[in-house]
Amino acid sequence: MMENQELNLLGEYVEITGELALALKEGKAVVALESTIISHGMSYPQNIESAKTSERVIREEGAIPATIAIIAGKIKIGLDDEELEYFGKTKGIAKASRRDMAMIIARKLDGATTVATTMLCAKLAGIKVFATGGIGGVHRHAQETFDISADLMELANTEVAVVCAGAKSILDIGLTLEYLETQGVPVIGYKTSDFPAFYTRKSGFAVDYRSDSYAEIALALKTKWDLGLKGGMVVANPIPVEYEMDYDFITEATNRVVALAFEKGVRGKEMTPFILANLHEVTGNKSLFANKELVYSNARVAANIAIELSKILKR
Ligand code: PSU
Ligand code: MN
Repeated sequence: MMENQELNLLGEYVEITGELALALKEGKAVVALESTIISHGMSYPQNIESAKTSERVIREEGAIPATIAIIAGKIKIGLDDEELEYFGKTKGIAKASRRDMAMIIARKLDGATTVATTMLCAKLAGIKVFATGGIGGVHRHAQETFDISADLMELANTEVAVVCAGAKSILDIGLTLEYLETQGVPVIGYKTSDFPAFYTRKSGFAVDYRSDSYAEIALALKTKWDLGLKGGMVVANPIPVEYEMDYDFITEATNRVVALAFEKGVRGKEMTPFILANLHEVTGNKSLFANKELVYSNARVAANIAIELSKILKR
């Protein structure tokens, strides 16, 4: 009875595709994908190409993709081609972080889900693994600006594993890792001991644990949640060697763009999209190319972790 009521309540806010509803009911492997990367991370039509390729990669590995977005006040779990096209083309869609969810949905608006809100929506739908590019974190100069991404609090509180290529050096990576430690979020390096810095395989900081096994990562997730240890996990998967960018080139470009953002007085939720767009511009889209490839690689790893997790949860 109680369970039914909860489902009905969710139905008022959440729309899930038939394929995904069935897959989740049967405990199949599902991987969530975010939509801020579509509306604010890349421009049209690269954003659509990247979203579609990510979905295809997940299917090729044997899992089912669930791109998540808010459209006309509904949390959509799984977008069809038309919805994806709409989302990629429409300008000015609001970036929806946790604090924005209630108003955007109450006003029946569209919202692009960040890592934080994609995790939150994934959990509502029962999805446990999520692939993205990079997580938000503690921004440089956060000591003065207090700019710390809500992604980090969500990782502390919401039971979803996030596969990413680390965090961009637009952030203070050292402080980001300190924050995750304080919040009790495990950071696992997939086949690496170094925490990756998105475009490059190393950041100069280490991960807590290296794991070379999808099954071991899945078991660590099950163990964490069995023990009632609240929150998610960061699985850091470095950009494939062949797509890695030159360290000095990307560091110099990043420093320039961060300085420009401060000069222009960019603040708050505009900061990350501003930096992403300008980086693509100053690198002549080299960063965009790397960005796409690392997302596909993360989609592949996430699919395999989801598959292992679905096996051990069925036992
Ligand atoms: N970092 C990236 N690419 C992205 C983002 C972050 O390298 O697209 C997006 C993600 O959706 C992330 C959000 O959740 O930006 C973080 O924004 P903020 O720093 O405002 O919390
Ligand atoms: Mn912020």
